[in-house]
Amino acid sequence: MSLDVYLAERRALVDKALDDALPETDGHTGELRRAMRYSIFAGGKRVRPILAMAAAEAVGATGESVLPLAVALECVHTYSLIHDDLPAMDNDDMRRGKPALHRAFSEATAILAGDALLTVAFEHLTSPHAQRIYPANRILEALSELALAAGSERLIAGQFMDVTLEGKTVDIQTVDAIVSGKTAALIAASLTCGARLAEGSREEIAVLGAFGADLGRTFQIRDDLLDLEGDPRKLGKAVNKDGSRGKATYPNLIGVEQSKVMMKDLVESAIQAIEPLGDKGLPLKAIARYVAERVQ
Ligand code: GRG
Repeated sequence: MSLDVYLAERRALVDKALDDALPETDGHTGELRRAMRYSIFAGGKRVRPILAMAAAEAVGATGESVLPLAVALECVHTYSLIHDDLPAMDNDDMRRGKPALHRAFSEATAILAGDALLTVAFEHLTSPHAQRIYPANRILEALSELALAAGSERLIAGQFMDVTLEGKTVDIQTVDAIVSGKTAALIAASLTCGARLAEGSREEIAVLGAFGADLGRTFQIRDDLLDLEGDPRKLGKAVNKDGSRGKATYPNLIGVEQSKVMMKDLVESAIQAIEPLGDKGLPLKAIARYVAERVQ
């Protein structure tokens, strides 16, 4: 099966699960729900949900079996993008080719829609349906891992450093810390939580975590390079923003060519990490190559 077909099939399942999880509502909260759906259905690639599904497949389950987690991951990710775009943070007007949520609705609505999506993620992962289909200890482990990845030591720590170190001179260890928090933590948790809910072994979860850490950094380097060399129409957002803001990124610190070398090494390291999974890891290897070459 081609990677395009593999991704499209899973994306369709994730979109349907998101639609079921966040139905339109009337009354008081209709506008809030419309705002949540506006960002959720704005055309994201669904990378994290697909990684969770591929991890489940890599440990012998179906991708569909982890759809509640896939929904939770996309909700956490989308909340982080909504808040990142706010005037108090990156102050971006466009996201996924459309006006950012605070532009299309209001700032207050964007803050609350982001908060609501973060909370929905945990509601969904602990719902009666999830409790029926997963062993309780696996839900608890996945919850704990997702909360840590999204929390003040990882995703929020990375974002805090990214925002507060803007315009400052930083070293490579600091860029590593920013990237491992704001990007790699949720990507690695997508894989390990997927494997946990699919009842993967301790060893399988460990190799998927190592793969995720490398893939997360690959993802961020590609994102930084796209900011420098990408097509704004394909990206659906403005480019050349990191340099003008003095963001702590790999290309700003070590240059474009060195960043490309680093990305290539990370992809090889990621692929190497999941050798023990054999053929079941093949889709993940294809995804790793795709992440390093993506144009959006
Ligand atoms: C506000 C707590 C908080 C965190 C924000 C997501 C984020 C952290 C910042 C956005 C800026 C950025 C470059 C983050 C790194 C992660 C990243 C590359 C996000 C974009 O993810 P994609 O490409 O987006 O998967 P789509 O739109 O396809 O879902």
